Amino acid sequence: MPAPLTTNIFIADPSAHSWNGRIYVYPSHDRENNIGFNDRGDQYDMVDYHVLSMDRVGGEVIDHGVVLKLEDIPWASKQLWAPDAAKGADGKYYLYFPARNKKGIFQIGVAVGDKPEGPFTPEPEPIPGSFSIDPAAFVDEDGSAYLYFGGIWGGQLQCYSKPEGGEFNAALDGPNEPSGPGVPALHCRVAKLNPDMRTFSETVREVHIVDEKGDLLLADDHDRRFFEAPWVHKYKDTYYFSYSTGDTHYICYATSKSPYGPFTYRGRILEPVLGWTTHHSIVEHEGKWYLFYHDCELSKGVDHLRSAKAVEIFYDEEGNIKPAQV
Ligand code: FUB
Repeated sequence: MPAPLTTNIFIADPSAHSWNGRIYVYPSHDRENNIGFNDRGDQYDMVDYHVLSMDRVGGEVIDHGVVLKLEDIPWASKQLWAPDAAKGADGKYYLYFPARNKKGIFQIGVAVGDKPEGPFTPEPEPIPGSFSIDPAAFVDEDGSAYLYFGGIWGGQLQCYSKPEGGEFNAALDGPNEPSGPGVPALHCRVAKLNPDMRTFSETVREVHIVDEKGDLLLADDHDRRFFEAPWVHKYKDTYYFSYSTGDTHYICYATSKSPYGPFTYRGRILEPVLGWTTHHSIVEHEGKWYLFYHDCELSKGVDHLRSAKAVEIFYDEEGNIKPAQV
């Protein structure tokens, strides 16, 4: 089994990027607390972010320390959940992160740094039009940047009636996703970013996942439907959308010829790990592909005390990702 990237701090939700010959990892920073487990995820009560880097998987891991603190984010009240980062055409680095605003509603913020290892200075307001959790940035070969985001239950995606958000229904916060025969699953969201990397250039739209017949995955299909933790990468000329199924604890993936989808379900990358959540990223570094993920082995199963790990993954000739061996 791969070793934790850190043993002195608990980290989760590792978003990895290969920049300037190094792998940079943007994780959540878990901490101990007395908040009991609930389905809104209140126990994931994080207050800052660290950045890690390494020259290769298995090499020395450098912890660059605290790069952004909750107290420095004017609009946020609590719960710095899963972040990601992107490199802008201006050479700056953008850290995207979810947090509850002062009304307790999750939105997505952005903080700017001159170096991939930070520090990062937050914008005073969340990204206009952003909502829910788990931002994942994808910069295509033509320089177009997209922000994928969303998560159900504690991530509040089910509280919104429109693809672009609209009214927030607080009564649906928690495990209140739609269900029943023929009811489509809730969808991840995506919007293209402006060149400023801080605002959306278009209306937020849904990321559809369909089965082999082209039908939308259904809400009751808990083994395959999107729950949280979106990630997009490109392999050859295909876009791979991977995500967590949440309460069934799989990392699955689907593929498309467009970054907007629809994405056709392809299979599982990672079986359930120890701990309730599962969250990952996929990165190419020096010609090899890696899955970064987390589990609760080090904390002996404490759901909100997680450790990030990395393992090499492989594609077959048809571009299928072989299940990760962890
Ligand atoms: O780390 C807090 C939350 O747990 C993340 O935002 C989710 O993806 C899950 O991993």
